[in-house]
Amino acid sequence: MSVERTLSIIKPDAVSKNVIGKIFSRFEEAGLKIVATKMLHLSKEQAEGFYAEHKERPFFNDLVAFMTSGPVVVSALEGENAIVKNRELMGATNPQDAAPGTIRAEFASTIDENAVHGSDSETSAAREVAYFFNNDEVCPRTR
Ligand code: RTP
Ligand code: MG
Repeated sequence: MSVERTLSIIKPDAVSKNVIGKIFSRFEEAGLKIVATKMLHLSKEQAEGFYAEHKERPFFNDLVAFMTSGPVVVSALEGENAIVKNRELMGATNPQDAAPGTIRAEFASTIDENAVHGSDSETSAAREVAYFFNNDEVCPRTR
């Protein structure tokens, strides 16, 4: 086990449902620390760049339209095994398949509007945290 950082996005559907605090509580209760956070309304360019790996996928345009449809909350989470831990808290991509008690089971309704994003590997976590935060915007806990 090692201390990792991962990027979380609370997507526009969850912001619209007013459950930012409930989702933050899931992270905190699981021992993940929020070491950077901000709300922003992604531009088309920002969303396309963030999801560039999915550029050729049939759902890409819908994904970009959804992610720019309202504000999101981007956060860097830090903790032991943060990347996998966050993915476990999120549940499966399709909320229909998400285990009971996970964020997507509780707050998401469809595969297209599925409440949260989480980095899926160390490589993507490093890229994604840097995509949204400068070094001086990340505040590791010293106490
Ligand atoms: P995310 O990147 O948002 O954390 O989600 P994920 O890893 O669980 O899923 P990924 O395969 O990376 O897909 C990114 C987002 O695209 C939408 N999607 N739609 N209609 C579809 O078949 C489909 N597949 C994926 C979802 O919103 C997914 O979160
Ligand atoms: Mg993904």
